Amino acid sequence: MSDAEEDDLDLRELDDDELVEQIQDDLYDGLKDEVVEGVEILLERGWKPYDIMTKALVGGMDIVGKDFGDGILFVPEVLLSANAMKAAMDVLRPLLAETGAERIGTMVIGTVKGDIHDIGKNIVAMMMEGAGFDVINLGINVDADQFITAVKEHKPDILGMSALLTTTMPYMKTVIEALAEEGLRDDVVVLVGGAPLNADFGKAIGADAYCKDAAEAVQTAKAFMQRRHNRRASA
Ligand code: B1M
Repeated sequence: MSDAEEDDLDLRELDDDELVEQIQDDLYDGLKDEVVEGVEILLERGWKPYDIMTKALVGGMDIVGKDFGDGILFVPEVLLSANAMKAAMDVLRPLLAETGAERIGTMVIGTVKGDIHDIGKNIVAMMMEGAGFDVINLGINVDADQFITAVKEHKPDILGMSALLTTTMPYMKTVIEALAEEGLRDDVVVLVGGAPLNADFGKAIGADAYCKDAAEAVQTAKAFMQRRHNRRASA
């Protein structure tokens, strides 16, 4: 599509499939206002926030990620896409987080030291809030001391760690070892996630579980809470 045609494009005239595709194109191009407008239109049309997040936004970031990996996109362009993604997530956050679900536990979550990727981690945090967890989000580049301090202060049921780089994922093991040294390992369920991880890695570093996406993180956390509840009930 030419620039002139793009300028004239009325997002409301597109059907749902075309709009999702257009949101992904706009995300690719880092057009924050257009992405936000597209998301708002899908909401008006009755789309569920989770479906908008996964189908339009995460689907769009997958395309960005592929072209980043293939050397077609570079850091400055990807940063624009990430900013557009974050603006759209700000629209969805209250809808995903405030579901009125009964409070069932507490989670501390962060992206590990050396790593500044936070989009996926923030989606997990939002979904966990929506599922009834109080979430303390420590942000990015979180070192073992910060995780330990937060565990001591907030006494969470779940500790979540995110890593998107093969060079930062081993740091999760450092945090788990630090928890053990402080005598805190058995107090928290450790869940790990991020694109380069898998279940074998999670097991090898001593995490309780690897979660491939935010939905799985919610399911896994709830299952651990249920087990804990059952153990207490039968004790
Ligand atoms: Co970066 N980057 N990046 N990047 N970046 C990747 C990760 C990369 C795979 C791109 C590529 O080459 N194809 C590659 C890593 C290669 C590798 O390690 N094997 C890479 C690289 C190399 C880099 C830099 C080194 C580039 C450079 O500077 N030369 C640099 C590193 C900076 C650093 O961290 N120190 C860098 C920088 C950046 C930006 C700043 C430009 C930006 C980040 C902006 C931000 O996050 N605020 C960025 C982005 C956006 C990406 C890609 C394109 C997209 C990541 C993303 O947001 N995905 C990414 C490509 C890719 O992943 N395919 C890439 C969408 C998100 C919804 O998915 O994060 O996987 P994801 O989260 C999912 C699941 O993984 C899971 O649930 C989420 C939602 O369903 N999950 C969890 C995640 N965390 C969880 C925690 C849990 C549970 C589940 O806890 C319980």
